[in-house]
Amino acid sequence: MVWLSLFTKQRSKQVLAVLALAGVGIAVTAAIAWAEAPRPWQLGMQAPATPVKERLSAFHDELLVIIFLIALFVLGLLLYVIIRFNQRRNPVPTRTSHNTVIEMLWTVVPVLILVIIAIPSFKLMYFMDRVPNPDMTIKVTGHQWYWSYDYPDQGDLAFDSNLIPESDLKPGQKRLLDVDNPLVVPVDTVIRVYVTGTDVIHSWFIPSFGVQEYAVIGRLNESWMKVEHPGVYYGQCNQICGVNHAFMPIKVEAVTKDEFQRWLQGAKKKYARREERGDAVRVAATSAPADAARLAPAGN
Ligand SMILES: [Cu+2]
Repeated sequence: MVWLSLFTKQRSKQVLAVLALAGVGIAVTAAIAWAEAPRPWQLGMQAPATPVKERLSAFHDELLVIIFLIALFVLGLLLYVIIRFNQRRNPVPTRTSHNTVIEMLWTVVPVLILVIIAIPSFKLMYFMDRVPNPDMTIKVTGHQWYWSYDYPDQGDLAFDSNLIPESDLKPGQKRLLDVDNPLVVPVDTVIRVYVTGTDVIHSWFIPSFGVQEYAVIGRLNESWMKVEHPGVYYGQCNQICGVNHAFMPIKVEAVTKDEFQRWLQGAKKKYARREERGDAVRVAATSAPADAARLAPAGN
């Protein structure tokens, strides 16, 4: 049995070393990379990058404490009943059926707990709802099955954002998350986000921004974000919208204000062609690629 104890000792040392390495690794990657995307074996939510998401995460943690205390209390009561009032210890049960004080308590206390939860919850809802003095606006349009982005106050810049198919992925690009033309936004800027759709209901969802807004045909929904750290953030359409629902990801690059101005200059040239082509052709192109080729020279 000596070898066994030696083995376990060594084994536990190895396990400790691996755990320590993993801890260091997690700490380092968390510190460097503000690339927020779902990770394998991820626990918890993606790290917050906007004031809204920071509050959402904090509220989530507060609720976790309350839920934990309630579960602990109920578990305690159950254990007490199981031990103190089991058949052996308490062969002749009492016939008591009502106790006004206890009944009042178990009605009023949960109501109080709900009120305590409701106050910060409503505060947060109104904080998310109202755009505080936006510096710029972007318009997000959901299509089957891609997104298009408009910058109405940046010289009417507009472009489509499509998934990069698996066969075209370059090393480092994320499968089902990377797109050809990401949305680029400046950091430390209050951005009003208008969300709408052209065909079915989609939903523009970026976990680390705390932004989730339905894209509904004929409606202009509003949200806002103020990205605090430069980085790359990923999201997905999270409203089942048809057969390619899983293939319309969202990629946002948050850059400094200077970098954003530089990108804007290039983007205006790069995406100018699409504006000349016109929206009517673009819609035709998505529904029937073969027809679009025929229609394109018509000059819409
Ligand atoms: Cu969708």
